[in-house]
Amino acid sequence: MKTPASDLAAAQWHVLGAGAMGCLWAVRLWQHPPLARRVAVLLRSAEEVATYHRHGGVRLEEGWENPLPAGDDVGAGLAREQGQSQEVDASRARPAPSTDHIPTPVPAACVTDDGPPLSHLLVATKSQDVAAALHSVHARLTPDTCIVLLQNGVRVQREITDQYGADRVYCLSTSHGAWRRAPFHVVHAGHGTAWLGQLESNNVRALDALLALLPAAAMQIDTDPHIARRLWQKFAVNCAVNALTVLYDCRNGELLKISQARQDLDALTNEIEGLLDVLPEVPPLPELQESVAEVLRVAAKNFSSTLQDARQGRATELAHLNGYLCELATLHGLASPLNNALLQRVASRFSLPGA
Ligand code: KPL
Repeated sequence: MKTPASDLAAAQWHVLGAGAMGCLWAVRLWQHPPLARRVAVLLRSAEEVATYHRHGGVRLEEGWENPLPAGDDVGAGLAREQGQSQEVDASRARPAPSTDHIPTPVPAACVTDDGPPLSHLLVATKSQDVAAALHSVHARLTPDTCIVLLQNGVRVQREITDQYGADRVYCLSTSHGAWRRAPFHVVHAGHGTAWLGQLESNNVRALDALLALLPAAAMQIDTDPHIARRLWQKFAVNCAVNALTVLYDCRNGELLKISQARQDLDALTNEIEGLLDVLPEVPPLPELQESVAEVLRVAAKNFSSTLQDARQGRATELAHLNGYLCELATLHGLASPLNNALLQRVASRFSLPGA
């Protein structure tokens, strides 16, 4: 079995995807001393590389909650239609755009550029883009390339592990929050933790070796030989929270304050928990109501990643969250009426790609 970081001097990270998470991790990897700045970002086109160079690299800001996305009142969506009142939160004020963040000059290249084989690849795209992103660097992948996935959900992790091999695919489950202020300008809004593991392999030496190549202190990373459980647990929370924040157009914590949203949340959480309890591929999970309540408390002021995508008109990951859950339910002859209805409501309300 491979130990991917056995040759530390030869290791170089490439970060595929330059959204909020890709930019955040690119800078953190760049700042990680053992790597001696052997990090590069891989972008989709020569134009994007040119834009990146004009920006001088990645700008990273610490600590702002994510602001009101462009547009109207947040939390006002269905709540306003249904005549529900909400507390007005002073933190909704948009922080002033900042100009004093010096870009970190992480090198960038285009995915289609020729280059040596990739040793360590961090895939930071949205779930629905992972397969195409990996395909775009196919010529530089070898059986030794270590692929680390950073997505929500478990579907893509299962698919890529099957396709590329259990030994070389790693998963990071993270609760860090980040949002993009502008292209290649990211705000690390919520300092969380991250867990590294492999879905179908339990090679502790390989995990420890790879951890040495990751910014473990800065990003609070630890290894978890049972990462599947953690991914399913986060999947369950994301299924309960993310689509509803789109429907109610609100911050995570407001799901508990808008009475109809709270009722929907409770019912949806029950359905999700009931399904996950009986789906054979899902390991036993902690009580979902409690996990959801904890996340909504800790990330109360954040906008979910799905609402951020929706507000920007980008494809959402819902097909990999509630959509995947509904598919698994159908596969096993189970009904998932609330999840199905939620997907339909979100799709008809926002006509989102991928919703
Ligand atoms: O993971 C999240 C996301 O936004 O995708 C939650 C748990 C909802 C925190 O914002």
